[in-house]
Amino acid sequence: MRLYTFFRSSASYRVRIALNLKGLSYEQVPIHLRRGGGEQLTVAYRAINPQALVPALEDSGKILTQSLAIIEYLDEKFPNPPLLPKDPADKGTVRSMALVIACEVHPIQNLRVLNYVKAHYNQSEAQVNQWAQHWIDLGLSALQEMIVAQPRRGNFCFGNSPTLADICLIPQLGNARRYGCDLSKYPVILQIEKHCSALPAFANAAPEKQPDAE
Ligand SMILES: N[C@@H](CCC(=O)N[C@@H](CS)C(=O)NCC(=O)O)C(=O)O
Repeated sequence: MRLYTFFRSSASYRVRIALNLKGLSYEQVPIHLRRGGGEQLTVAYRAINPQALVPALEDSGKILTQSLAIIEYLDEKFPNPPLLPKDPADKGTVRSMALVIACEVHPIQNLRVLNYVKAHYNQSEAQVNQWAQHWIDLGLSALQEMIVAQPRRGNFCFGNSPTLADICLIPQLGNARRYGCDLSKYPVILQIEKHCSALPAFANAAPEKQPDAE
């Protein structure tokens, strides 16, 4: 398998965690999101992902995009350990948590969105960071409430093993720190982060451990 990735991309980070949890080996193809105006925008990369976003996963000649679609593909093809609970209601709960991050938080503080806000609405770096903080805070506080409210409280977002929810949460915390969010408001989330970081699958997927890290 070949993963088109950028060390600091949180969507790529999600897929790296999933591949590691499944114990799969893969080749990394770094796509630098800033160098030369962004390698994701080249004709060559657009042929891989017409959305010009990382990650993309190539497996047996087929290309998949969208981190959550990739992760669910891996989960179906390599069912152990499972990344989603079997019970439909539990599965729905885990997906809801994951989507808080993947649908509501991450897309509106992504590089191209922030660049657009800066360039077209004449906003400063500080204003753009404030925008990112606002949406991250809204998402993390809702997610923390969801975690506390569910009956299967354990060491992770749901129960006592990592799921798709943790896979989305941990990379988002890196972004939150980058934009200067005050994470002390989220003690439950910080505790989950500790449990995740203790697992090699999460630790080895961290941006600073990647071959293209700067
Ligand atoms: N929903 C997509 C999001 C992918 C995405 O936004 N990737 C970012 C990096 S985390 C990217 O490639 N950004 C490039 C840009 O904004 O130009 C997924 O989950 O794969």
